[in-house]
Amino acid sequence: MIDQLDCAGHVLDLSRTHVMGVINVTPDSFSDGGRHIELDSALAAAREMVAAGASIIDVGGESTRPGATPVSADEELRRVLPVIEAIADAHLDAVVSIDTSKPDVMRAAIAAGAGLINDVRALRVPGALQAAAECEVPVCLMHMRGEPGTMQDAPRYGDVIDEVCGYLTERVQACVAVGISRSRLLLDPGVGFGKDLDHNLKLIKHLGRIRDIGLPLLVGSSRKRMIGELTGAPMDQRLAGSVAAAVLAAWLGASVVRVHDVRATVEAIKVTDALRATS
Ligand code: 7PJ
Repeated sequence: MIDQLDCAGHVLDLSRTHVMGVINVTPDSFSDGGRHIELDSALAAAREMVAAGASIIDVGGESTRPGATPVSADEELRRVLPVIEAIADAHLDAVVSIDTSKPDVMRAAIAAGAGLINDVRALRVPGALQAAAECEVPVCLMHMRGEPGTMQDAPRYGDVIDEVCGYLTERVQACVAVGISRSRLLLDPGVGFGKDLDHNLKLIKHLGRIRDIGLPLLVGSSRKRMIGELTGAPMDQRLAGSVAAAVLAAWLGASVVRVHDVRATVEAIKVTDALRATS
């Protein structure tokens, strides 16, 4: 099993669980004034997350929530590049991750200081495998069925775990075929991406079977519909449910949990990791 990930010089030690904080740069306002305020608040959010113990900051400019509409590469770059540059200039003690599926965005983000590619389409966009190979940073390959616009239309699987494992194994092979070493890959079951509640629960409960592929895992269930379905809580009140899901994912083998509420999750993960390390 891989014991560390070298993210463009910033090494993540995989003997413990890492918390990835989410920064979405998906503006409602397209005015320059709005952009400046947004840049300041994104940098402030990144500082706060790192101070709270996040070791990865995931910056994304295209919403992949169910029903979201796609954006152009130019617009995505206009959103994320200033934020990545600002975080890199601030020399925060964290890896910047670029949440994108677009080859041009991958290249520009890595050149601007990002050290990890997080792709919900697992490098399936034409040119993405090649771009990721050239970037020489670790890549998270996530399972998604269909596209964000339609993925939640009655998803059906035979055995959801087998299908997710089969898909991820095929994507690992595609990466290896273009020269991306297995030691640069993370796998993610893609909670909520073309899955109903039962699929999501099975994937987390049986994370060990995905772990058997032999690569480190990333799990993101923070504030997702799954948590709302289980607790009845609206989006802004899913902290306890999200922390529980992060703790259990870590317990069951996730090396990275992707979350919105960094401080609470970091504290909970410290307790989890201490118990995991106890014989
Ligand atoms: C995930 C993600 C996830 C990875 C989003 C949301 C939807 N990337 N990007 N895994 N989810 N790797 O945060 O609710 O689960 S966007």
